[in-house]
Amino acid sequence: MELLLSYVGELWIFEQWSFRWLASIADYFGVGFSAIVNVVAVVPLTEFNQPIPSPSGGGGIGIGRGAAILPDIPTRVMLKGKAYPDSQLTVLKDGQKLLTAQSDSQANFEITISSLVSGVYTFGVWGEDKQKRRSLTFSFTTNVPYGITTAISGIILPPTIDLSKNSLQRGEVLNLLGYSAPQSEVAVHINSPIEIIKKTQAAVDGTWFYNFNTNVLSDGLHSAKVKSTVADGSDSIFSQSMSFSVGQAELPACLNKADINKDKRVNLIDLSILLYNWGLPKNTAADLNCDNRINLKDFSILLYWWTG
Ligand SMILES: [Ca+2]
Ligand SMILES: [Ca+2]
Repeated sequence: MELLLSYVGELWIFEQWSFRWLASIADYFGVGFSAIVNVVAVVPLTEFNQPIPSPSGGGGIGIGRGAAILPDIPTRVMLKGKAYPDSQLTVLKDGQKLLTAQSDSQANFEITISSLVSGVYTFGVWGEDKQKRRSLTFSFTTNVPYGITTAISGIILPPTIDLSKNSLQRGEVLNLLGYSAPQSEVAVHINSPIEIIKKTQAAVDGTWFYNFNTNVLSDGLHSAKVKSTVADGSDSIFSQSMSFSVGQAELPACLNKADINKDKRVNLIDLSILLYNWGLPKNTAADLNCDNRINLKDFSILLYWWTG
């Protein structure tokens, strides 16, 4: 137990059990130490170090006779998970870029978003590996209650993926590579009449690769995507799909792109172009999957590449 006593306008601090009581002395000069003590706030110890605003909002601690000062209990969201070693992460709030953060050498990240008011938010996280390859955006919607830290843990960003070539002759080896969490299992899915799944393991520095012999594929367009499984058995969602052609098939120029106005960002401007072209496209650049229509498929590709 601790008891601190000072003059009018300052504080009594009385610690007992798991709470501290902030109290003021009323009318010190008039009634002396026997004065009524006005309890102005009850603050859990864990929140005690947060600044308590005065009623005027000017900061510091304000004590008044009979006044009740509510503590400024933070409303926060904590995002916790795995990306790639020493990678840069971008956090979006309702589609807008909110902040950037860094994962550690083991690919772990823990990001606290403060200064929130209670409400429902859609958060997104995307990562960029050391070779500047970006992941698709992992998004989720959550209710954030007042005065509580809402922890979202177990976020596993999908691996980044790159292909050595986009056009191959049948029998050529396609090198697939990227970054994942260190020593995670990476499942490579190649689309074909029967999906082909191959597994490999990321190295301790997070790099992964797989050499795929294309002689099992027919001539035509194909695609590859990956997902990872980390040590505790948690899976990521799939990475974006990367297209490639085998044989004489020509790879359409429009695939794997969502930056319609070519400003190196995928955001509301691209979305508005896409919506303007909804249905039969007036601007074919908005047809992100080359099927001559602008519909929900194009919309979902745009969301995959969203940068805010
Ligand atoms: Ca753009
Ligand atoms: Ca389309």
